[in-house]
Amino acid sequence: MAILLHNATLAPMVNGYGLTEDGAVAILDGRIAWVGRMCNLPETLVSLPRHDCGGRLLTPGLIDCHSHIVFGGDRAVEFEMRLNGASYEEVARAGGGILSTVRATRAASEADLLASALARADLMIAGGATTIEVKSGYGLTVADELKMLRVARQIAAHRPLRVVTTHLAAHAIPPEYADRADAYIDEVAIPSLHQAHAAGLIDAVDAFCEGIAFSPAQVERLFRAARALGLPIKLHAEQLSDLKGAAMAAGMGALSADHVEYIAADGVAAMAAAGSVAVILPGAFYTLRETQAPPITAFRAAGVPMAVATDFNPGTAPIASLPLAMNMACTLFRMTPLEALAGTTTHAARALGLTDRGTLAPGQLADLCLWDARHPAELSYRIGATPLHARIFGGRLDA
Ligand code: DI6
Ligand code: FE
Repeated sequence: MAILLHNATLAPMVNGYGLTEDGAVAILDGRIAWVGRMCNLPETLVSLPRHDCGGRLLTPGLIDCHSHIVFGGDRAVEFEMRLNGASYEEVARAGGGILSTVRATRAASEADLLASALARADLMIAGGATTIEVKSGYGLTVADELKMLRVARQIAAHRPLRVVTTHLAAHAIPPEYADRADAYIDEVAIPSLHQAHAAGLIDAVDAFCEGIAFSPAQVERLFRAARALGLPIKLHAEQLSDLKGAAMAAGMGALSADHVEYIAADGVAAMAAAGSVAVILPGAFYTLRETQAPPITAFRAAGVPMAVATDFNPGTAPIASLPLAMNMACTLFRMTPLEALAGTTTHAARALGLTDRGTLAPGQLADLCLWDARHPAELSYRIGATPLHARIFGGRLDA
């Protein structure tokens, strides 16, 4: 399989956008073989079959480095209840909240979970995603966490999408472990981690470090088990309060700390020292009508790479579109369009520990997006309209 994409405006995402007019990308065997201006095309590539991009913008395929798209049920009715004045307690008593998703996920068959996850994956693909990360965390028993991870692993067999799976058993404390979070870590989170790893079901380990979930000490115990297995770690940290989870995770070499609205200067410094990525999740901020923005200026000043992701989940982020998340990151947090696009390409790859994607460069996987746009700022500028013209996945054009 060989193709030459030509007559494109390239944003290779190397040295800023790296904008290149009259650009071309040569693809051989699913990898990028050459990137540059058409006038510099090497003689050996002149005879490749060609696709005329019509002057459109060509970028790396987008990477959604934080999502929870495997789950049962939905929470739209609870959204309406809250807008009709129901309190959080009333919603919970009526069977709503995260535990309603846990119940529905436990009750669902693998086939049903896969069908609904694929519908969500299709929405992510429509936004330009070529790689997505998918977390467990709504099963909260050993068997149900493994079930979720098996479903997540199956997505890539059904769609032109690469999927990275993350173990998130330490997402919430199920009712049967109420007030026994330590026992949950020992009896469910760590055993499910060992079993999922033995079954080849996970690429990384995550946890929710928060007053309503797990303490830094509990997460650290889980992370030690993950590191002993050689698995990378990442953390939902400082979303609602500053428990110093990001610094703890960074100290253990975390790939990323995610949300981080409430992170303080010490956490930013620890992330900078460790090279951890700050994963910015404006969809959850928006849905929760949060008012404390993550410290973008401090991350920028400290050189902490920032990624942008959807956090697609039924409770706090019913959003599938990376371009919309990029728009929100710019408008709500004052990130620049360049930072937003780096956040869904190069820095998102880094947040997943991947070096074979995220830029247009020789040797990278041939996952690209072709946009009905002339300048990359358009991707962040538009609200809710996705100018995706075509995706190239593994060198194959799936327009
Ligand atoms: N932070 C969140 O915002 C979601 N999970 C997390 O760790 C909430 C998930 C849900 O309500 O279903
Ligand atoms: Fe999340």
